[in-house]
Amino acid sequence: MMTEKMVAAFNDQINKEFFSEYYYMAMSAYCESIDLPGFASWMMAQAQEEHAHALRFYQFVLDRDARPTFAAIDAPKEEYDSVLDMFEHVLKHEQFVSKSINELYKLALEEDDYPSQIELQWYITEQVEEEKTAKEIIQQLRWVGDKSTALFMLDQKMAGRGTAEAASAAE
Ligand code: OFO
Repeated sequence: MMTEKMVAAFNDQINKEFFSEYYYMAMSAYCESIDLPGFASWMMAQAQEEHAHALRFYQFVLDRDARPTFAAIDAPKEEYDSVLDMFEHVLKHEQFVSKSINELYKLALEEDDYPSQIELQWYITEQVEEEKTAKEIIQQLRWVGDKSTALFMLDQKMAGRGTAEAASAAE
């Protein structure tokens, strides 16, 4: 059994993961609106990954004999100045999520909750990857600058993620 404090903290994290899904879906819609279908499909794959993060927490709470609860999901930001501005928001958001996961891990240490510590290690590793990816894309967008041909090529490269993940999901 988890302590009440732990259950509340996990449920709060489930909400943040669902919010992340919402956030990235809104970014996908923004990318479609500025004719960047590759970035849109990358963002949709990212949203699906957040959905999987939420479900993994959901299942973990159930497995620990506790009950997932559902708070309202905040409305995401919908407009950005550019795709670079959007990715700067991605990085800030992932840093916020990393902090939240780290706090959850700290709580698991304080509560002597060993199973939660083990589960959270997966998320801690995942957050390192999430922040690294966002930083790399920001760097590529800075190199692109206002060169539309380069942005067109980067958009095509970004489309690869959606295609590769759809193919492996179908296997
Ligand atoms: Fe769930 O990793 Fe991003 O937010």
